[in-house]
Amino acid sequence: MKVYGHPMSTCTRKVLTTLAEKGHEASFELVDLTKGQQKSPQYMAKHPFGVVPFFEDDGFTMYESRAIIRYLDAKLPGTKLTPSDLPSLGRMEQWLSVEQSYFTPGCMAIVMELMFKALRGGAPDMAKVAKGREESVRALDAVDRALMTQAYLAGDTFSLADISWLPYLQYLAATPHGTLITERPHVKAWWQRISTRPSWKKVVG
Ligand SMILES: N[C@@H](CCC(=O)N[C@@H](CS)C(=O)NCC(=O)O)C(=O)O
Repeated sequence: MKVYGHPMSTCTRKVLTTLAEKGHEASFELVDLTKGQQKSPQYMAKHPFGVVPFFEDDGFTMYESRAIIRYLDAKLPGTKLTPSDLPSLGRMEQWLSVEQSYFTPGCMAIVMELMFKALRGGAPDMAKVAKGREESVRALDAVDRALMTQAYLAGDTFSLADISWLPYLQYLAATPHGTLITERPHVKAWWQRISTRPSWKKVVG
């Protein structure tokens, strides 16, 4: 198996965390986002949208991080990251979708404005930060309520849904709006549980 990606990329990190949870080593090919390599004709011949990650498995290729992590969990032996009982499976899919639809756009607006733009010497657009914060609050309030009665998003066990939230929470935690995590008791405890897993520490280490 081969993963094309970048170590700082949230979507690459989901794939690498899933591989680490499954105890499987894949080869890694750096696509240097800082040099715009994802838009090179060579890479775009593989990935029509010019983003990372891209994935190869014995001649089979695919893209889209959330699809890749489902593929990896179904294919590889080891700990199951997809629950087998239907209610938990439904919950896992719900939280994967909430992450993609309602949390990540707002969370990453905050990160882009306050972290990545600042690294390039740009001034943040505070209207975008405020809107991103509002969206993140709504999503994290919903997570906090759900986690009152369960340890992980799908229920009692760690799943692909938790993996999909990890990379965005990691960046949010590094901004002044990281308090959105720590001021919600159940989100805070869950963040502590999932961010200290060896798989995640390996990926961000
Ligand atoms: N929906 C895609 C999103 C991929 C994506 O946006 N990747 C980012 C890095 S996390 C990227 O390659 N950005 C570079 C660019 O937009 O040119 C997935 O889940 O794989």
